[in-house]
Amino acid sequence: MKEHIEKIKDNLKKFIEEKKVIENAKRYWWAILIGVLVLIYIIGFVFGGPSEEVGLKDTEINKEELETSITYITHPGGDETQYTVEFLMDHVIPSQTDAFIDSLTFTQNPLTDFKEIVRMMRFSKLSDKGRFGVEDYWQTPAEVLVTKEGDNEDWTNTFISAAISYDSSFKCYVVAFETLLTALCYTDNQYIWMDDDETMHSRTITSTDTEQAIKVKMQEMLDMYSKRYRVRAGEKLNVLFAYNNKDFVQFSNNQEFIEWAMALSD
Ligand SMILES: [Ca+2]
Repeated sequence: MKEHIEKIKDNLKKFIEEKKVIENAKRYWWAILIGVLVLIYIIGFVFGGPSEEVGLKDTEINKEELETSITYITHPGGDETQYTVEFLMDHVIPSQTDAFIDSLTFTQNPLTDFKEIVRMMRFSKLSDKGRFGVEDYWQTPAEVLVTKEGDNEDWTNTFISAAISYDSSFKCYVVAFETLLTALCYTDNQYIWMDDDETMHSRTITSTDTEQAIKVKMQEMLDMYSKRYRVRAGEKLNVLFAYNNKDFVQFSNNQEFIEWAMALSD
């Protein structure tokens, strides 16, 4: 009888030990599984690159959009011309203005520094007919910095290229009204909007500004362009599209443009 009880005890011991081994093994496999998952995550992080890259790709214009074209008149009395979006974007080339920007002395105040860029561009207005003998010729920024002459699109593309070269964190766009290209930059709570005719509007956005207050500021700047360039009294200019070397946006009305411009501050 005693022998029998000892046998049962032994079996019970064996059973408990086996169970422990199984549990330990289970714990071990969980540890391996977690280890493998951590390893996959680390490999993905190291070789997959920073996550911002995905965001950047999302904002990049897709090929389909690049193939679209836009009808535009670059100057009053000019002919309607078809431009591909790619052609427009290809005329903003910040790298061509790097040496020019490096040669200037800046104060780090964007308004003052933009005036310095304009001053040092030493740009004189000359129609494409006068300069190149053709109705419409879009110079590259490199050409403009050599010729120091041209018309509205030449100045605007070159200025925006230079502004991006000055500080690539600035959100700078060529903004197209009917027959007039202008330069708009947003940086550090400030909108600076200018054109080749020495207009320069700027508005600072404060932390207490409501959405409505920012809308009013954008509308004020829009109205100033309408007042300056309107053909008939009371006529409002419309913003048609905006672009830089990385982005192209088209607007169906000025409200759409204002909402887009407001979002630049996000
Ligand atoms: Ca031109």
